[in-house]
Amino acid sequence: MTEVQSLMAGILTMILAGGEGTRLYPLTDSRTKPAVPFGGSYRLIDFALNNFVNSDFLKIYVLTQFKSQSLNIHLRQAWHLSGITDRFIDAVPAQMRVGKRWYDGTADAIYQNARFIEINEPEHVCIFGSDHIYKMDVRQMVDEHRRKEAALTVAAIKVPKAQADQFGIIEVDEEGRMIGFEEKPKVNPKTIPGDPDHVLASMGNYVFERKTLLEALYDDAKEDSSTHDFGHDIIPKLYPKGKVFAYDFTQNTIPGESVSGYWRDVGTLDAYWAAHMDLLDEEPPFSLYNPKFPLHTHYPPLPPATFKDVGDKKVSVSQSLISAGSFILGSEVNRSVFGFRSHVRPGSVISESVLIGNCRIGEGCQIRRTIIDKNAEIAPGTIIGENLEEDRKRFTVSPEGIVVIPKNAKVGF
Ligand code: ADQ
Ligand code: ADP
Repeated sequence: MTEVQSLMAGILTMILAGGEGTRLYPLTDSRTKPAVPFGGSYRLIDFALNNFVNSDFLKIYVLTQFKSQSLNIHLRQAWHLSGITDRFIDAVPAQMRVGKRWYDGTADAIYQNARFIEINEPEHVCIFGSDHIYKMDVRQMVDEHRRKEAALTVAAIKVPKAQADQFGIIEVDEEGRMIGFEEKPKVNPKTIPGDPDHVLASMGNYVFERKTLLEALYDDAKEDSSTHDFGHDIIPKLYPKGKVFAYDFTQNTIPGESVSGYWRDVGTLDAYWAAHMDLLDEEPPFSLYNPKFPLHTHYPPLPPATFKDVGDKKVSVSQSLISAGSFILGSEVNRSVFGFRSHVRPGSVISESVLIGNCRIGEGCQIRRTIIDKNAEIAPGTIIGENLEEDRKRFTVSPEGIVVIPKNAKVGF
């Protein structure tokens, strides 16, 4: 066995991909959150999977639940591994193997699939979410977990105190040992010592020693009062036993990159839109272009994006990502991300917007700070994003004023 094979052999990965994503509605009306498209060519789940693939950890179960068809199609198209080795990326639907019920919380999703952990007999199990935009060399986290002989290691990042109610909040001692944990505290979260404006948040990514995990899951399953969730139930019971550590994500290094620590929870429409705008910065904090850490996904067979002047209507595209199969005719596009097959007719102006794909924008439209989901068609002359009072009557508008046009909508016809 090579060094990589022996490291791999001891690690099994379970990606939690069943999130309903209610706060991303209407983008999650027809698809589970990990299947929500991102960055023109990707789906949210691609970022977690790329982290494991680029770390050579290739025994991966993807646990799905809600509205999983779009995710299944994507996994099949983008992440199909050959069956001739012991490497796999397998989608596992909720199968009701332990009773006639869906998954309760995240721990129940793993509990219902504990059989896979027993069969594979890994030394450690990585349990990661699939809703975040970040790059991580997971080997570094696993190495630290092994070095510290931890029962559980939880990836952690500093976030503003105002966001504490969205995350599991961790307290650590000088060695990184967890000495406190509270899931989404509503009041008085424990701030970082010497930094009253920030808290240390769980990223929802865990490395468990196998025996510890199975014991914790079996104990938890017996408790009627449990919500069967890692944050609410498992971690609070485990850390007082003393072998739970936080892994400082800012220490994680990616080959070919000097900046580390970019992690975005895109759980709300505003965060989803803002993470797109990050990609368009002059020096983006998250690069899609690092050949030493390639970001795989599914690319349909499409012609290159085309930009053309039409008569005296000049085309101008700046600070934007435009995916294959798109054409932009005699229009202005600024600070926008277009997914596959986005078509813009002449005389339109589109800024600070995200077109998810296969969208049709008619002549002379003005579209600003808008997310347009797949297959939507916008009639010629439509104005969106300029008068939010009016937009609210027809569409979802986020707290920060981002307008969302749902999948398959026909606007202004
Ligand atoms: P939440 O953000 O609330 O908190 P949660 O809804 O539990 O996350 O989802 C975690 C992951 O599991 C996501 O990838 C989601 O898609 C998936 N998932 C959710 N329910 C599932 C189910 N029933 N079956 C399968 N997969 C499911 C968690 C932690 C916090 C931490 C944040 C970081 O509980 O402590 O701070 O993640 O975002
Ligand atoms: P996405 O918009 O995420 O790209 P796709 O169009 O690729 O999604 O795939 C969505 C798949 O899910 C389609 O095969 C569609 O028929 C299926 N689908 C959507 N809504 C439902 C539903 N309510 N019940 C069953 N299948 C559905």
